[in-house]
Amino acid sequence: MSDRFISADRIRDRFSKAMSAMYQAEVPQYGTLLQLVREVNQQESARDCSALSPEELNRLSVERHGAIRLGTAAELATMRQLFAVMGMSAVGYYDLSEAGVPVHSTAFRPVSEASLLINPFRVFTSLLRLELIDDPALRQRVADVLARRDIYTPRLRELLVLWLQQGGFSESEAEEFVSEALETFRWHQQAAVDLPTYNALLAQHRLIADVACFRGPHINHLTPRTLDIDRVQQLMPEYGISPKEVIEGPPRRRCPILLRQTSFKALNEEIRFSDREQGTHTARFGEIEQRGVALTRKGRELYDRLLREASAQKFSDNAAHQQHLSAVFAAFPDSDAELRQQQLAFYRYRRNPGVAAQPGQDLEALIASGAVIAEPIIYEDFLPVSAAGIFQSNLGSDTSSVSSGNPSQAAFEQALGCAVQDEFALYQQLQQDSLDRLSEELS
Ligand code: OOG
Ligand code: NI
Repeated sequence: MSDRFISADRIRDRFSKAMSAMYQAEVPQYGTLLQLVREVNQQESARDCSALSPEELNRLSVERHGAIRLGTAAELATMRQLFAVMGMSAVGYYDLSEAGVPVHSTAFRPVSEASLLINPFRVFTSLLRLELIDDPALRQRVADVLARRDIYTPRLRELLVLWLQQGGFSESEAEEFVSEALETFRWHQQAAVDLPTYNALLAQHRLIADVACFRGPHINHLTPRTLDIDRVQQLMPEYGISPKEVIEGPPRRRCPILLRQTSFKALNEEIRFSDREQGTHTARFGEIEQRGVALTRKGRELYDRLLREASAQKFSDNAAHQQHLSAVFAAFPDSDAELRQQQLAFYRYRRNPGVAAQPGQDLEALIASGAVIAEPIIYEDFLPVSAAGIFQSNLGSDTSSVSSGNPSQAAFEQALGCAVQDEFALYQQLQQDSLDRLSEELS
């Protein structure tokens, strides 16, 4: 890439900061949540200074994910181009119809180690599945409303063409891109439909109303990453935020795995409809997450099995839920050595320059002697069961009018215009790259 272009990583970094500033202005409780997470992270990293390197601490201070819901295949295809400018590609396929939510999804995110360290900004992106709406007349109405809107500004479309021609953006083009792209994610108090249409769609499914009644796919939450989610959940009420009842995902562990998440309930916001009627809409909320080590396929199978086993019993009280989860997850090894040796999780291996490596030692011996350090590779993706829990806590769990269809990754990829990347292959590659570097250093 030529020098006159600024890097995709820098554009993503700017965009994620601009998005966060916009959302703080729109949803002040998100600003409060950021403050709380910052305080807890500072306390936690002061308490346990071995936990994170300076690069990781820097990454943590800018780290967040967002979520949007799109209406059509064409919207998704253009979104892919928009995120490509920022070095974000589609990773993973999530079928939410299982949980009665008529969407399927992917996560747009950076994939290389260097890009992730600069800013791991990700956007959980869902596409409405009209075919899962039972009522044919309503299905047609939604299709008509969606066909009339363009969620991108004309200038953004021009810029995307320019980017493809040039292969990058200059400083001033990048600046213009960030501000034009932001428009797509902005909240609109003015709905694109009249109140009766809104009410008809709402009666079918809250999510359908949220996708189809507005001019664009407003960002519906932004999620900072915390080092101690139990503490944030506990402190939220003191900061005037009321959390969702239970924390989704695995229980608290010595070696955190995958992803734990909790959210605060969506706000009730004033809307003006196209027939000048006033009303309200609930869609936007706040969320926090704690991330742990990425699991191998084998580790993930164990996680899914234990989660299924645990879900046979339901608790609305978080303490009871967590206690039950911990008991079930006692079957999941909880030391880095076991996770590594049983190939349940991915690690990054690096040479410790302070300790001499004895010739002929194998990897485990090198780690035991301290000559090699194995660090957990952080999970960068999402969890379908948790995502369904987050959707439902904000949409209500009305599942009656949606057929829980089969997953349809092929249809999603056709809409997207390319295949989604396999998350396991990406983590495997990161681990392998570190092993290759290590053996070079040792030889
Ligand atoms: C997305 C919900 C999923 C997560 O963190 O799992 C999600 C949505 O509500 O649109 O963001
Ligand atoms: Ni989320």
